Amino acid sequence: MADYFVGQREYFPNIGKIPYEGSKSDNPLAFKYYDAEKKIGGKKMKDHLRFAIAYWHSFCADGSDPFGAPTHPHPWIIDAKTPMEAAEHKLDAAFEFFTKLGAEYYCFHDRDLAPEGTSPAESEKNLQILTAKARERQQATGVKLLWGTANLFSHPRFMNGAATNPEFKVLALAANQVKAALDATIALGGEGYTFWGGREGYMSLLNTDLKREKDHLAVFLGTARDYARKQGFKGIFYIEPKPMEPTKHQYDYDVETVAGFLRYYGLDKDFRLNIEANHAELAGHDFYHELETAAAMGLFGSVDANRGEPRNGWDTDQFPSSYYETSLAMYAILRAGGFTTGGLNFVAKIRRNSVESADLFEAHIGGMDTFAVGLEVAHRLISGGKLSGFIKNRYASFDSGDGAKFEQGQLSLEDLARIGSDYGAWGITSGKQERLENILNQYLLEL
Ligand code: XLS
Ligand code: CA
Repeated sequence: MADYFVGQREYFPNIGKIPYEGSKSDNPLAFKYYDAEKKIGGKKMKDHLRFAIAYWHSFCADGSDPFGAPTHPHPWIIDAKTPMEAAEHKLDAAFEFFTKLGAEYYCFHDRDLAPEGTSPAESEKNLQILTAKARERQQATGVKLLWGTANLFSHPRFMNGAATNPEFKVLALAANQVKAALDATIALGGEGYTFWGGREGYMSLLNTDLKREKDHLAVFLGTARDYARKQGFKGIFYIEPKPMEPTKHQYDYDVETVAGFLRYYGLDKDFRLNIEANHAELAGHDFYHELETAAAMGLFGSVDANRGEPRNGWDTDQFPSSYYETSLAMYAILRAGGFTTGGLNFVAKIRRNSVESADLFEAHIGGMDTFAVGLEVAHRLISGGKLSGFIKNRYASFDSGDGAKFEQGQLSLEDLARIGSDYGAWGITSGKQERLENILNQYLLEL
């Protein structure tokens, strides 16, 4: 990856390229475990993990929250004379950050990249201008676009949703934005396109035709898919489950709900799931569960890497820091075949009081190290074969004889009843959960 900041104005002047220094290093601006070129199971760490930076959290969010004003004075917007100039400075800062950190991918919403204009046409023009500039910087550095998306939730026009809005005109405005965001994604060689539900859900069922709204959402998604395919887009469309916030109930509640929706409307060929750790937690699941559920249905796609605060009921979007969580996540991801078009996108923001520019680097370094450890542990768990061997044996009674016939649908209920007609031997076997948890801990410590 080529450096971007050389010859440009430098936005992070006291920070150089982040090196890998190993676990004994006490340099806060060095990787301790993420060694991009190191091979794990024949594949480089960077190709397993495919790290992406979320443009909005890192370069647009300013530390403000519902209780207070911004705390992160972004140097890239301070002396800009127009919103378009600020957007270009932000692009430079972003590419400087990607290349110094060594992250090969990024993700954006249309409005992160370019400001909204005074008409849909002007907004599209702004996006096209910034898309061309982003393309130049991608070519100069080798950084790639993991996925693009459209922000269909910030503007007041979307207060009742976008594709599920009760007013058709708002739906059409959303479509106008999606079309432009798809064009930008395609122009930048994006490997995917994401639909996060935004405000697609309801605040009250008393004013909502739930069936009609879900039907509209399905038609909208199918129409966007058809347009993108017509333009030659070969990538994957992602739906990102989230159960609540900003609405009381989001239609894309969790993996199981989205899978049912995609299959019911026949969208499961083109759409996969983009799974976020914090959203899993809000849905009352853990990250591992959501990944495993998506993999089981052949719908695993990409990951929004972050963590929640289990004692809070909202989306805190913190950087991953639990080896336990990332080990189990990588275990599920590797067994699902690893990433193809997806990757680990850091949908995480530094805290309001993290006010030094180094904090953004340290946050990502920590997240990348945490996933690198997860990758190492997961690889060892798989190659050690202890967990999978145990699971395989646990279901051995379905591998042959009547069990195998049952799996193939060859036994009637009468057949099954006959086999189950005596209280004879049925094998009391331990689930061995405690032993398996101990094995996992052993692998975690061995690193
Ligand atoms: C918000 C979502 C958002 C999506 C992209 O909760 O995570 O950041 O990833 O629209
Ligand atoms: Ca997300």
